[in-house]
Amino acid sequence: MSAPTSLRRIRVIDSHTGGEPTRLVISGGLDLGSGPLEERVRRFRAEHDAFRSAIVNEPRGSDVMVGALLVPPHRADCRFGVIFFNNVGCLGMCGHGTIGLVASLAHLGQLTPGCVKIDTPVGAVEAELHASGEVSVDNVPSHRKARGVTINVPGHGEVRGDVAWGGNWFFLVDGAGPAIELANLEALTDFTWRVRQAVNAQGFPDVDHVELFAPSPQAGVHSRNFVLCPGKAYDRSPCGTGTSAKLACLAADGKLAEGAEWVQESVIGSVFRGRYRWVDRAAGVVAPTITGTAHVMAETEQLLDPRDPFCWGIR
Ligand code: PYC
Repeated sequence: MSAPTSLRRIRVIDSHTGGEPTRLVISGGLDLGSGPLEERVRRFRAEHDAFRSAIVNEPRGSDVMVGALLVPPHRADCRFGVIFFNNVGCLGMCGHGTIGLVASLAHLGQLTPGCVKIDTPVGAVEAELHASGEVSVDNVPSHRKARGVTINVPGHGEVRGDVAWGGNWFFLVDGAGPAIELANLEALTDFTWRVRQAVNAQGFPDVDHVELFAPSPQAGVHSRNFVLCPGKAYDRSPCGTGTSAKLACLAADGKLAEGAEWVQESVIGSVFRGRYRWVDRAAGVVAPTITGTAHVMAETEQLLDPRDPFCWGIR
């Protein structure tokens, strides 16, 4: 079959951060116009949902793929802008995705070690590319909204957790549910999905990530987590925004001192290091910094052929 003239070519860089993939769209994407990124993400949601699905969903992607659309920044002090999206919609911020973005831009020769500000729909973040290749992300201000919320999870019973913001909304649960082991992925997914529905029904409709915590068997690691993402995939990385929400809770509980390191492991054993500084102690608002590493895996051109019945993804 010859190439139709309407074939669209989308240039992407694929990376993974602690096992969690990021597909960065660097050209051939969309013109979302100008203005604040919170406006442009609304336009993306309303007018370009098929493009989102084409980039991350099967057959080109998978449920676990996170997309990152590189856009011109709005905030004057930012060099890049980014809109993150997944198999079901858009994310506010994405920690592993920002680490992947920085590694991909470095791979393209657009960044060298040092600091860069990046505009997102939920605020500016600052990333530092270290000479080692590690990336630290100063995430958006994070806070706990509600402490010790008790929910009733069908088939399980009462579960207590905290609702917190780390660039996305999380329900954080310590020490409940199946053991956080790779062998339990199905049970963990099923349990956290029911937790999410119960939390949403109990007056927290914006919570779309659920995070379970347990001790880690690794020396020097403070905790292992399992993070359920909005589209029912689990985060292979320790989740940058989820670790930020955790840091806000630890800070509010006086369990981690300002500047001290928190080492968070994911269910597959990849690790982020986190710390925070107070932004507003009385209000419980912290500025988290998350450090991790991403690896670039592919530079490709995705072809969008309107004759393909699954051109816009399986959704
Ligand atoms: O790292 O913030 C994160 C993230 C959110 C969803 C998947 N990863």
